[in-house]
Amino acid sequence: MPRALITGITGQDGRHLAQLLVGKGYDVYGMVRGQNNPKIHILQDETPELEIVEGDLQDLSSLIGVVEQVQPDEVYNLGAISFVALSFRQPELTADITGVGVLRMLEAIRVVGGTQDNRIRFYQASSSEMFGKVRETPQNEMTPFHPRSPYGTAKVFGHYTTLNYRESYGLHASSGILFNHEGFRRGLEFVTRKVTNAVARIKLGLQDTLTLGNLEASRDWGYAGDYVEAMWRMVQQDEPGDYVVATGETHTIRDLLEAAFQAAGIDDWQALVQTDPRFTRPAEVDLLIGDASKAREVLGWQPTVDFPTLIKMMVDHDLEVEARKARQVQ
Ligand code: F7E
Repeated sequence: MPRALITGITGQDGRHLAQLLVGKGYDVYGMVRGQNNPKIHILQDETPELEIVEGDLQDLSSLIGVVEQVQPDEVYNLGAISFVALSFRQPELTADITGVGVLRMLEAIRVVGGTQDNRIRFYQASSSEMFGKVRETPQNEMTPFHPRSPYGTAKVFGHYTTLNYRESYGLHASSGILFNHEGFRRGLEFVTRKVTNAVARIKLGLQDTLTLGNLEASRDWGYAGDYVEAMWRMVQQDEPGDYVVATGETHTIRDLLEAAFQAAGIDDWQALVQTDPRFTRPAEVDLLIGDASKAREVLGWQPTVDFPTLIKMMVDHDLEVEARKARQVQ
């Protein structure tokens, strides 16, 4: 059985990828920092086959230990400080985990797997945030980067470090430039889930209004379950490479609000939404829209869930979860 090691296993993508790989017959190891991570029981309920190993992207020795222990065929580096707003408040921590963490994991692979004929394949979770103040629209693998946050700059470092290890040591190291991808496992701090959860609570009479930041930003939103399939396909190629993964459609936060309220059967929503500068960022990424032609042609990948279906899926899930929680309180 092939063995896969996933960092960032407790995050949305880690959870989707673990299920995908278990379904494909892999032995899957998920790395967490500290055994007391409160999300471990969710992982064990969801994917009982998953093995938990302890390691820290801030500590090279621990990563060498994990790679030696697991002896993986494939390493998926999804671990990061991934909330852009937080990266402005903790830029140094973000640079260390999201940026230098990539270098540490690649070093661990180089040291354990050796420089001659290293068989460990590596996937780096790069991000459309690297495009930032976009130089062209839509964005593809050749579009220059102009990151607009400490998160974006850290991802650029991780992206180029991946390329550098590929070119210097011949590692099979690929980088997926993933545009926003969402779903019912998305954290409540991200805008899609914040909106779908609040809309569900408003519908159920548990909350009156919703407060957001910039409503004009546009994002290319896809479904996370589709995007982890693209990660796996990249790693299966004979040659490593960089791939944009996106739907090719963009929507504003206003469109998201419209879709979410519509999914809950609320037509007149304008008065239910407020804005507060607390939720705006020192620098914004105004418009993202990806050109995933290369992923389509080389990987045979394409998204299967469109924007209205994605948002409806999330609203339905949140209606169910919030109604259940409300019943338990009574
Ligand atoms: O913000 C605007 C906000 O936090 C989306 C991460 O997975 O995707 C994600 O990064 C947009 C921004 O995601 C609120 O200003 C308005 O323009 O959901 P988000 P993100 O920053 O695009 C990329 C690809 C990643 O790699 C990241 O790791 O929504 N917005 N009002 C708001 N955003 C939040 N979170 N909360 C608001 O109240």
